[in-house]
Formats: sequence, C-alpha cells, structure tokens
Amino acid sequence: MDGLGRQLHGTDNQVRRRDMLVGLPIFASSLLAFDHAQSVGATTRERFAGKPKLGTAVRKEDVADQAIARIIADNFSIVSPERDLKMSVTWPNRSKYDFSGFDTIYRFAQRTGLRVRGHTLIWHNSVPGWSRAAVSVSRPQMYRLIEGYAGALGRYAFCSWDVVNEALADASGKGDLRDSFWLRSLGENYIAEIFAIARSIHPSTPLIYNDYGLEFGGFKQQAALRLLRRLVDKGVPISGLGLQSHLFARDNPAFPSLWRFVENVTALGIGIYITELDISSKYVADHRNDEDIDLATERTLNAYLSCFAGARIREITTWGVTDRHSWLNPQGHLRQRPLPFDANGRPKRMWTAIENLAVDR
Ligand code: 9MR
Repeated sequence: MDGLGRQLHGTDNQVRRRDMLVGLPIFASSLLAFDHAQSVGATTRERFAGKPKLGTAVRKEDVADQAIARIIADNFSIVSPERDLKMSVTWPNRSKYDFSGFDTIYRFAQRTGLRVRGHTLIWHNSVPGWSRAAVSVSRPQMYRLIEGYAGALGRYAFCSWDVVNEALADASGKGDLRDSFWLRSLGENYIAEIFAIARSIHPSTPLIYNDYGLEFGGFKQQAALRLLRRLVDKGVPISGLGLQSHLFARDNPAFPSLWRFVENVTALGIGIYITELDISSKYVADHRNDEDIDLATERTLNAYLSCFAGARIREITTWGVTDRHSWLNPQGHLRQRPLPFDANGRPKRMWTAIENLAVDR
C-alpha cells in the first residue's frame, strides 16, 4: 500500500484488525459515533510495543458492539473480563461450570489478536452460586473443588491472572486479612495454598495478588507489604501485585507514600500491574464543567503515574472503555467521567496521559 493509501486506509495491521471486526453486529443501543480519522497512523497499540501493555475491562455484551470493539482493537492489547469469569457467574452448581459468557470475550480476543487477563479466581464478593445453599463442605473437600475449577481454566491462556483478589481488611482490627467466606472455609493459609494451585495449572503465567485502596497509604498499604513479604519469604509462586487503581480526581492530587511503597514492592522482586484503573469525579463534581473535571482527572493520573518512575509497570488496564460503561455510572447515567473515552467514544485528556507513557517510558 502506498503512502496515500496508508493515510486513507491505515496500516496493513490496522486494516487486518478491522477486517477481523467485520461481521460484528452494531447494537441499536450503541450511541457511539466512531471517528475513522482517529485510527489513521500508527495505532496506540502499535506505538506501545515494549512499553506497559494496555488493557481494558469488557463485559460479554460490549464485545458485540462494533464501535467499542473497534476502539479496543485499535488501542489496547489486553482485555480483562469485568464480570464474566467470576465464580458467581461461572459456577452455578457444584458439578457444573458455565464459561459461556467468558468464552464470548475469549473468542473476540482471539479474533482480534488480544491477550486476556484472568480475573479473578478467589474473591470474597464472588462465591460460587452453590455455596450460598446450606451445604456443608469440609476444608479438604473445598480445596479439591477449587482444584477442579481452576483445572477447568487450564484451557485458557492468560497474560496474567488475578489469583486472589481483595483478601486484605480495609482497616486494622482483627488482623490483616478480611473476614470472608474464603478465610473461614479455607483457613489462614489460604492465599499461599491458592497460589500453589494456580501455579500447578498455569506453570508460567504471571500470578497476581490484586487489591484496591493500596494507593493512599495507611493501614492497608502496610498490610499489603506485610502480606507480600510473607508470601515471597515462604516461596509462594506470586509474580506481581495488582494495584486496582480506583482513583479520585483532585485539583491538587498527591500520593505521598506511594513511591516508597512501589520501591518496597519492587525490591521483593515481583512485578507491578495496574489492573482496574478509573478515576472517580465524585470530589470535583462541583466544578460541573466537563473540561475542569477532565483536567483534574488528567492531573491526578499524571501525579499517580509519576510515583512509578523507575519501576516497570507491566500492564495498565482501565476498568472499562467509555464513561457510558463504567461501574461508577450504573444504569447508564453519566454522572462521572472516570474512563479514558467519553460516552461517545472520543478520547479524553485521561487517554492522552496514558498515551504519553509510550513517549516517556
Ligand atoms: O465493575 C464490576 C461490576 O460491573 C460488577 O457488577 C461487579 C461484580 O462482579 O464487579 C465489578 O468489578 C470489581 C472488580 O471485579 C474487583 N474490584 C472492584 C471492581 C468494582 O467493584
């Protein structure tokens, strides 16, 4: 293809990716007007070779929306299942797994050449459907059941896997671990045991401990460090820490203890993953002006990312693509602007801050 052809139609890679998207239905509900001009020239995905890999969360419904699918294919190289790989969805009864929703995402990823995150194996907020019934399962039985379930995930390739999610308590009180169904049924040592199971299923996938609220210092940050140290010292096969990064836009953002935390985590020899990035506008909403909110959001993200200078972030996953699909805007209302693309699929300042990483790092 000559120079002009490239300008008009994009690079061969882009054309190939678009071809792969042909045939996806455009949902009538989709209000996204995708601007083809946006994708002319090297895509973000192409420019990020060798940089942190960019990912985004998707729901099975999203991948059938051609506009969303195209933003993903042009800009990201990883997708993370926002809901569809959680036990509450995939494990309705003891002897039956249902990965149909996740398979929709997985097939989309395969068609478009994207990698997939495993999210998430053990989470207090996502217990299997059957466990809510009054069945009594002994501890060894429960481990066997989890081994079986994790084994069923062996057929998928993950670029990284959130093996244990949100196991830490939010505040000091009765120890560092959250009082949860899993702690009670699997016992104090469950995080180490679950990582060992995950490793036996996926021998070389990066295995991640993932949590929220570690970005702001305080008890939880310290507890995370204690937990990670313990796991690493015991030789537990953990590869990285997932910082969920549900942040809050501020006019004067500061993350005072974060750089030291990042340094301490990196010194343990494990990787850093940003796994669920979004930036709530809750505390700047009184500006009422989208531009002001987006400016505070961009500033917040830049201040946040500056704490990682010197550390290698392996992946940055945003918790959704457009503001319309954020969990912070339930039922489609648009009170918040937490994601890199606006409700019409246009990139915002937050996206520019992410893209600048391709230049800076
Ligand atoms: O954003 C997700 C929301 O759509 C789901 O209803 C919910 C339950 O599956 O999970 C949300 O994602 C959570 C993630 O899995 C773990 N960290 C917090 C996220 C926001 O609640």
